Amino acid sequence: PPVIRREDYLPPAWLVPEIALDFDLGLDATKVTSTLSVKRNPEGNGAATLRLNGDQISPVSVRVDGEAASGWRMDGPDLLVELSGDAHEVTIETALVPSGNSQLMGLYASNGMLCTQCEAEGFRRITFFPDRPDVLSTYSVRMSGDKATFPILLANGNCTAEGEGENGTHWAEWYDPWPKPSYLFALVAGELIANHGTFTTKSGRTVDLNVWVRPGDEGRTQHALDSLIASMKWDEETFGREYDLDLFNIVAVSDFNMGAMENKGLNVFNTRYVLADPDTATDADYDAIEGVIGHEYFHNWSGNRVTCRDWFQLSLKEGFTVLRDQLFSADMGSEPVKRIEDVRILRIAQFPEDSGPLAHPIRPDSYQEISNFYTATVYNKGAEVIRMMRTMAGEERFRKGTDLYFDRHDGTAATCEDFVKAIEDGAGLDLAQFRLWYSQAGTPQVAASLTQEDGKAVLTLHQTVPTTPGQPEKQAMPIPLRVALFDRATGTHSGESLVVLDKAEDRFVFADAPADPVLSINRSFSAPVAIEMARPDADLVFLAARDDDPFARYEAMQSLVVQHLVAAVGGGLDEGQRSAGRTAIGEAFRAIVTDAELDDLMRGELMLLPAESYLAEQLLVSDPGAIHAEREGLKAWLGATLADELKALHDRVSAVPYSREAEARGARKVKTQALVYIAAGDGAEGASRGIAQYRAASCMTDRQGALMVLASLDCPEREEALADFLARYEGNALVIDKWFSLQAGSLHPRVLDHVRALAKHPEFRMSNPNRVRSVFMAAAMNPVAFHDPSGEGYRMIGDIIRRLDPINPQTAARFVPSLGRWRRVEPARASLMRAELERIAQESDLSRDVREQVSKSLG
Ligand code: BAL
Ligand code: ZN
Repeated sequence: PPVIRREDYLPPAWLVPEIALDFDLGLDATKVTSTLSVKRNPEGNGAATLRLNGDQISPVSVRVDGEAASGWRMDGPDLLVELSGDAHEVTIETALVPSGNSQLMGLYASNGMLCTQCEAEGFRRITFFPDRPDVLSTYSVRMSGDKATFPILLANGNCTAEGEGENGTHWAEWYDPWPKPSYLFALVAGELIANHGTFTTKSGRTVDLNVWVRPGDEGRTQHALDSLIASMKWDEETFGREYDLDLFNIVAVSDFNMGAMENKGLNVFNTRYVLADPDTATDADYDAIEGVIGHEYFHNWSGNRVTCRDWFQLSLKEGFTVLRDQLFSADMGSEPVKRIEDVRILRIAQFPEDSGPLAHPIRPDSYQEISNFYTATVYNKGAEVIRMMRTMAGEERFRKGTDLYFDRHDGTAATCEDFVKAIEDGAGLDLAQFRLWYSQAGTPQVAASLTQEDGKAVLTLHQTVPTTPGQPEKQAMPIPLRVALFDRATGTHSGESLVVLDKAEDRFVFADAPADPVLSINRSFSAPVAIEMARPDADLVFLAARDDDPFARYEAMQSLVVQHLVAAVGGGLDEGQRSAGRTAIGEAFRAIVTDAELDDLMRGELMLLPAESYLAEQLLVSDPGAIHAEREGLKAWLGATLADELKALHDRVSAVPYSREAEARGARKVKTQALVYIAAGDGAEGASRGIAQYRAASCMTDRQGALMVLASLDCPEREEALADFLARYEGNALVIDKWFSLQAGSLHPRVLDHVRALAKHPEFRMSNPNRVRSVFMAAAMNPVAFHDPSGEGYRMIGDIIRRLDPINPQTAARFVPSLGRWRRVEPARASLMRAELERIAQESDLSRDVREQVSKSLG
């Protein structure tokens, strides 16, 4: 497949200021008539040929200025039309089969309704168009169809007219006054019911809000609607951004590749980020819904009003919007807990990407298939990069920068460079060297050491940016690190400072530091880097107990455990040292479990052991079996050693009644955490407490937590709970997804057999991405299943990639990175993983999506 390069960008030869679309809707046959007003771009190359992208469509007819045109031809999937003047009207008819569209890109049928997904390049599966984000058009849409099948007809913007047609049909016309790129087009038609609300914007505009779902689901929409209203208010207050239409529609769809999509005025959502009530959604589900509703809403400005010039600029809208949704969620709940969660996700999902064969800068230089670049790097590291600018500027100056960005670029397709320049000018920062964060891949490693010189503390920092594919040489980047030096005696520090390491090595002198201080560094995770520093356990125990930055407390606890487990896995600990290490961890853990001052939401974070994938990151080549055994060994040891404290904690929080308040949510989080350790220390106690928690559960958080613990145990209570859960939630697809994923993600010794059985279960569907992910992504992320020494886990993931690719290549390609980590895994498993990739590579008809990921992973 051809490689698309950022440096080859050329402005479009033709612009399309207006487009009128007419849809004659049917689930099995939809006719589309598209009329494009095209105009030669004065900044283009002057070509007489208009290139209109297509993908698996062919023109039924082509007319230019109302006349049947002869000057057109196909060039592969694209339609080329010869034009003589500078402005024309081009009308094209296409015929679609939505029910046959299993890729879920373009117009497709889901659960009896019709919907669209156009980002990044789905619009070209509906009609021929210059399907690139720098071509902005105003859209007029007319649609007609059978009224019984499609009682509700929605598109972007406002509904301008509607009426009845012949033979039980009806029609609607929609107009979106805001020029937009084709990836933001959307249409939905089907039997839907709305939870309706309103929001009055700061300038007094009343906006109608609707959360549309399938009849029967309307009782689970209030949280989504509340989250939307909260997002609209927050964006006005925090970023000064006001909504700009009279209507905002959200539609929940059960077959969806992504989480959700920010189409102008008509967001389309995966049902899992809309539907919630206490009986069917966990607290984490509630939080995810609030975050994703916010994210898509915030795109109205960061993405829609200011869009991307080309897909290399994806982080312009995604990195910034992730930062905005993170700040929103922090304001809605607990800021430190949210920060810890975000860093945990970054370390689990993005750090491995940055150190593997698919590493790319947040602004990539080339791609074969853009769908493969909706990554944790573009999204989450992208957010961290902008967060660093905010940290260096401070909130107020950062806001001046974002105001300038929105003012300068409103209504245009911008670049990452435009964003950086606006922050530079608006916030008054010099970001010349900082731009390296956009062009260099890899997680910087910062080695830190603290010495005493002439009674002063000296912090020496040394940075290395690892080599990544295509980037053998790296330059030093500016790394903002929040630091504090603690007095051991008083447990206090005299103020936090921000140091910026912008050379390979630098020294920072702290004149007023206490003697022999304890260093707290990268507080609140001010930079997305790995800090390397061998530290006495006592210092980490001190920080875990005393640091006034909650993130730093969490970090100290994590470092204490990482340091111990990495040494143990590497065979570097004798029994005495292992026992001493466990004792230090055990003491810190006991303090966390029993600290009456600590709120339970934070306690739940502090109790989490570092993920196996993050532990593997610390080693050049790792043995996943050894990591799992050591980590589980520690968990069991903690469970047994602190059994009394954990049971007391489990008893205390089990008595807290259900509410959505922070205290009760914290209690639920800790309840399952405590149960996890209790079960690890004593399986029988875990089974009896687990089934008791399951039976007593009044909400999904407790029920799912108990089922998760039971699913990993080999006991009769496991079967009882699994059977009850399936029967209780029959017909609720999202909850049945949980039933699948809890089993596929379990630590049960026969988990591979369970996954095989789940794939044959009558409720398993290859056509539904949520269901496929609930089984196979859960298995791919489960070290016990995936890294089984037999290689069966790798085979299973290889098989699903090959089977899914012809159906849904975008979702299939998402499974490749797990196998792509083979170079960092011990040789026996590495060769099995590699063999699986080679087996996939031998398939003759691989999609561009899977081909790109597999060849880069092998390369
Ligand atoms: N733009 C794709 C979905 C999202 O990031 O919001
Ligand atoms: Zn987004």
